[in-house]
Amino acid sequence: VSSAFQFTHVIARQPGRSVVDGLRDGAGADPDYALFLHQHELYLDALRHCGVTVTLLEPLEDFPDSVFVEDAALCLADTAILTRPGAASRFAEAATLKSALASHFRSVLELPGTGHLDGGDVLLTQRDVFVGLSERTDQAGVDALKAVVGGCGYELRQVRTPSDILHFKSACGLLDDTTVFSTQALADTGCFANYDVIIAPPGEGAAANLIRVNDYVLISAGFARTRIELEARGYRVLEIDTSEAAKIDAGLSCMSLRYALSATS
Ligand code: CIR
Repeated sequence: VSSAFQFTHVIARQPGRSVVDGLRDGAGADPDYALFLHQHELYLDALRHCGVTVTLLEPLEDFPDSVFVEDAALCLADTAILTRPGAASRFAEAATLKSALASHFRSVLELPGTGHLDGGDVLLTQRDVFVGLSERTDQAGVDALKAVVGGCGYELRQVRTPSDILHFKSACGLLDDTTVFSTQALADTGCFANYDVIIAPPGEGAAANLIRVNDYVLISAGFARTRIELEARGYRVLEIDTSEAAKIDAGLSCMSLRYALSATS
């Protein structure tokens, strides 16, 4: 399995106006649509700056959370897996990604069985597939994924997502093939044994949902200590304002499906 942060391509979906109705835990303010769209454009510009080709899909007004494409599919080498998202309103999003994935992946599989799994609960490293059980991802979903990824050369490591966050990756992100960035609470569970772990500075746990894309680490704006910490370790940091996505419990990773196509694909 090649490096887990080298990507050539990204699939994203433009937010529809319905994004203001996106799911959230609690009764927080609606995102501002125009600002969300603007921040999404800047996010895609940053990804292009990292060297990837972006496929931008049309907005889907019937699915307020469909901008968060990461939850509805997983990209592994030459195989893409359509997941079965755990929120009822998001369930049918997976099928909407099928044709875009089919044009780039040798095979597009559907998660077998009837369990549920959100891509936001899956952290892919060079050798492991970490999967967090959460309110969205259940044991049947994890077991189904285990069967699929085993054949692709990965080991599946089941972990528990801390109960105060939506997804496993709300609390962690990959920095390089041996290093993860994590909240203290998640690292304390011991799930990252065998990895170097950089802990999010106190009060900056929300910065943990970062993404490494080729030579850069993308972090949400407003986390100055995280930026200093990462730059001190030699990472090149790009900051993206995600204030509107944050209002509906989302961050950086969920707005793209990132993958690498080899020259022969
Ligand atoms: C949801 O609740 O499903 C969306 N409002 C946010 C999804 C964020 N996805 C992610 O962190 N992977």
